[in-house]
Amino acid sequence: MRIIFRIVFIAFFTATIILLVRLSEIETSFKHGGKLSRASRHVPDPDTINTADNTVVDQRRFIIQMMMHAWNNYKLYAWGKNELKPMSKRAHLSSVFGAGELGATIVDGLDTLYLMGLHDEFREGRDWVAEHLHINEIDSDLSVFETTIRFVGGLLSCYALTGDTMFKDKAVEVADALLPAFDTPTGLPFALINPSTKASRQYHWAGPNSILSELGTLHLEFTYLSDVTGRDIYRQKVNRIREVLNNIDKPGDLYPNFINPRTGQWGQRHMSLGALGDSFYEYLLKAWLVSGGADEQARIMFDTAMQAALDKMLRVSPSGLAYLAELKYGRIIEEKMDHLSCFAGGMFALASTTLDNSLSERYMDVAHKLTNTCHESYARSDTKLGPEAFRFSGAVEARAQKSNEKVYLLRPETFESYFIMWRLTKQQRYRDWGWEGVQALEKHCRVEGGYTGLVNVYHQNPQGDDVQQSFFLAETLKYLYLLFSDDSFLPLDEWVFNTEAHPFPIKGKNPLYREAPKPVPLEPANDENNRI
Ligand code: DMJ
Repeated sequence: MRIIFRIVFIAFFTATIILLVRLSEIETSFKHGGKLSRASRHVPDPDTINTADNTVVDQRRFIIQMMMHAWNNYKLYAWGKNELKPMSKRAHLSSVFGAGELGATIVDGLDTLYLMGLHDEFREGRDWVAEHLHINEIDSDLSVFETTIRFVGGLLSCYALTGDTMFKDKAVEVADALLPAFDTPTGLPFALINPSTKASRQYHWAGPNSILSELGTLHLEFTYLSDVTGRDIYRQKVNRIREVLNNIDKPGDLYPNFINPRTGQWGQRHMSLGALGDSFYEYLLKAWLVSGGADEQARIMFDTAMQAALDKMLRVSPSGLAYLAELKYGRIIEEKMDHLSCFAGGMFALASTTLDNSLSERYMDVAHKLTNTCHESYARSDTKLGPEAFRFSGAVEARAQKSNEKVYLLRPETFESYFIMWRLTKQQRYRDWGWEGVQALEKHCRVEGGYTGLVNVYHQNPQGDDVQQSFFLAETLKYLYLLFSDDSFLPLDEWVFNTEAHPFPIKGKNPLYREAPKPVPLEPANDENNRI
């Protein structure tokens, strides 16, 4: 009798536990607006982050509050426009996306809201996208690159996280509007496209050329879009770019920043891991990572180029700071590093830990050193925020010299490297440096109407530039938030961040990849006419 009672009790207890787990899965799934599926436990849920360390919990909460401040002010003063002018409290009409109503801040910021558990705000943004994002109505030139990384990337990330097919459909609409730019003799796209007239052109300052970092930073978005839609067209476009870049002669194994899409010839032989080159190299590594290792060509191209970059661009200042200089015809022309290149610390660390090869140790050493230099560029300014570019000449180290180099545009790259370095090395200094950054943003960039960039980081009371960049919500705040999250929240072996910090699931490892079923090939009809 006692045994029967025990069995009944255990069965009842187990059933109750199963029911409770199921209910919490339903609740989680409902909160995220997605359908309950086997994949639901892979959806990152900030409410379930388990951290014993209260300080870190408070730091995360603080960053969520920063996101609310940026979002609420955008909503109040610039809703539906691309960006906010936080000091004049109106829309910023001369952003890279112009004056059209594309809601760049909404699309770029949505996945950050989702990851922070800001569900009401996420829902408002989602509904705006569903009702108002109509790219084909835009009658002005859009950058193929910026539209891909912020819009296609942001929408695909939201699709992966939620399974809401509206996001996938909108990503298709946006990518289709960009396709006419690829109609060139080589298949390398022009830089700009007018979605309404379908006319493409280049930037005036680039002559007949397209830019390496732009045409080389479409691969993740277009490949993933093909996989979730089953439409091969997008993959074909970026595979063609890859083929051209793989086959072309590369001076000293590096890639110049300008290439003519009509002739397939390099333009001026300027090479850099900063502006104009940066994310092309980042995407070689990440194309390999997000494919779950299948895209071996990308990793080979990455390692070959990085071996050359480390040999030719990496320099060490008299006081021992490592930096990446810029080259022309294989020679150093500028002893200067862009803030944009500060992503490289994180990139080298990822490269080091994901493949054990002859470069792995060097990659990690360089990752630490470059991230340290970028931190120095912050630490040596009066605001503790880093300049747009910093130089090494004579007694000057890691400081801007020209006035256009002294600005801080709310950029994320240094915080991005802190986040990756923290996850991969667990050295406390990366979190400490991130927190210094949060305090500096609060002190100098926060204004009543949002967050502004700065005109001169070497002033104690710097003037604002009156722009709240959309990547501040997409990247800067997301990377800071992730820096204070647990490793299990968007784990780096399941997710890869596009260059705008939109997380993409890794194929074959993350069930949120949501690949479309392969179309079933039609059976050939069995009649005389079909004989070949
Ligand atoms: C972002 O749009 C992306 O990170 C891009 O790769 C470089 N520029 C900005 C942020 O600085």
